[in-house]
Amino acid sequence: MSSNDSPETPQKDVGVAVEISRPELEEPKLYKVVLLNDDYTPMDFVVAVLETFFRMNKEMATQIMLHVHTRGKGVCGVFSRQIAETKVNQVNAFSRAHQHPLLCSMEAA
Ligand code: TYC
Repeated sequence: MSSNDSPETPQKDVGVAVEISRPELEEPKLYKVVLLNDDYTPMDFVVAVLETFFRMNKEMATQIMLHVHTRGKGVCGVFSRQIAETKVNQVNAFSRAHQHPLLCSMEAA
């Protein structure tokens, strides 16, 4: 230890570059999880999917199912990318496990 860096002698300028930290300003992107119509999946199964994976009551689930049935597709919810991917994978795996062709996908909101 040299004479001028003892604990009693604080150093004034040690030449460390500092950067002011800035808060993260980007809003996370959102994704619509969409259910697609088909001719084979039973209506009751679609209602059960909406109740189970999208926390809808029977009335709302029936309304969305009928919208998909008549219009071809419908939005089940809007989520962050990770949550949307998980929902899509869960619904498609569940439909496959029950041998129904029901398909779920996601698109930028
Ligand atoms: N079209 C199906 C039927 O007539 C019902 C159905 C509704 C299927 C919504 C898929 O996402 C769907 N049994």
